[in-house]
Amino acid sequence: MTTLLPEAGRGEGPEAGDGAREAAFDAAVAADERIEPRDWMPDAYRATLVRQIAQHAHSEIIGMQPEANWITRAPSLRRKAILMAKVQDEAGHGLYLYSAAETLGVGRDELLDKLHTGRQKYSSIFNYPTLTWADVGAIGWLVDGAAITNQVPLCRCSYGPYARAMVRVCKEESFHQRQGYELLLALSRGTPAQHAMAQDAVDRWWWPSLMMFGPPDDESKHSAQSMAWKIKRHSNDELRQRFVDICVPQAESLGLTLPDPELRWNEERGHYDFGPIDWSEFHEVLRGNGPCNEQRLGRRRRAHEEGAWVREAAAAYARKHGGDPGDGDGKAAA
Ligand code: FAQ
Repeated sequence: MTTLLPEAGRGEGPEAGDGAREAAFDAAVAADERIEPRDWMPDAYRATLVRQIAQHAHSEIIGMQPEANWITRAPSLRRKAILMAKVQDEAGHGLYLYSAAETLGVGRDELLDKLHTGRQKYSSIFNYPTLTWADVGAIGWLVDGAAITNQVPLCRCSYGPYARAMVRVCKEESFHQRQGYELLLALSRGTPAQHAMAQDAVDRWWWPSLMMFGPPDDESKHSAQSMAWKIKRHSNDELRQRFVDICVPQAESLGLTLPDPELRWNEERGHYDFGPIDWSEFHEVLRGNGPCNEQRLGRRRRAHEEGAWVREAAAAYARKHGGDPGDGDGKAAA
């Protein structure tokens, strides 16, 4: 909501100096108002949002790959239809997020180029392989579960377009999480081999899911500033703890165990204690040395190259019909 327009100092009107505009920006953030694209904002706020939203968008589209791996091998027509819908949803999330980033003055071409050349990141979690059908369930339950835990507070992010995109994304993610839970439940209650397959998937996805929340608070270089700007509402460790607390009883209902012998309820803290996370693995994955980094980025680059004719055709169609061809930057093709 933009309650303060340029004349009040938040827009780019020539009448307000940087000091006044910064004060108006700070006041709006303090009052929990939304910052909108045409409002004045500090350069560092804009850069932080571009970094986070771009990384988020890239995660959504790279995140289509691990599950898409199973579309042709889904065990029934019902499971195939659900999985196709889910993977399409992730593409849609990418599009909302690229659109949100574009409101900050960056082009989609530029963002994709940065992804393809390794100058922008995507979530560590999508560099792990999907070895069995149960991995589709584990991704839904754990990866989408972690994504929701992280993203529900982002619905209250100070930047309007990002916050609004998150509302719809979270609704869809919550469906994804439930389909993963239901899939794992069916396997867990199935034959001993199916139960073992579900347990193996949870064993492999548990720790990488905890890493999705980012480095521990004392190593999170962006958290303090992002929280002051109300981009982030909670620290990485707070959200990780919330996720663990949610998952433990759900694992019990599933009849599966979480692969952490140190997991136990701490009466004093009112939370589950959990064992140490192997942060060296996280850093290796971020450096490009995870099990699937090369494959994920390679496929992504190839899909982009092979899709060039679609973008060109869409731009030509838009020009012919008097629309905005998007300068061939993919906007019209979206
Ligand atoms: N992976 O200072 P912080 C999904 C980087 S969507 C890779 O703590 P910040 C849906 C970070 O960028 C999943 N890099 O950073 C789905 C920074 O690097 P830089 C994506 C990571 O931003 C489900 C450095 O480490 N969700 O799953 C990761 O304050 C199923 C220092 O970290 C979002 O992007 C990581 N896990 O906090 C799709 C949510 N963690 O740029 C398909 C929005 C940290 O300085 C299938 N993002 N880094 O070189 C956020 O909430 C935040 O950006 C955090 C990181 C919490 C991820």
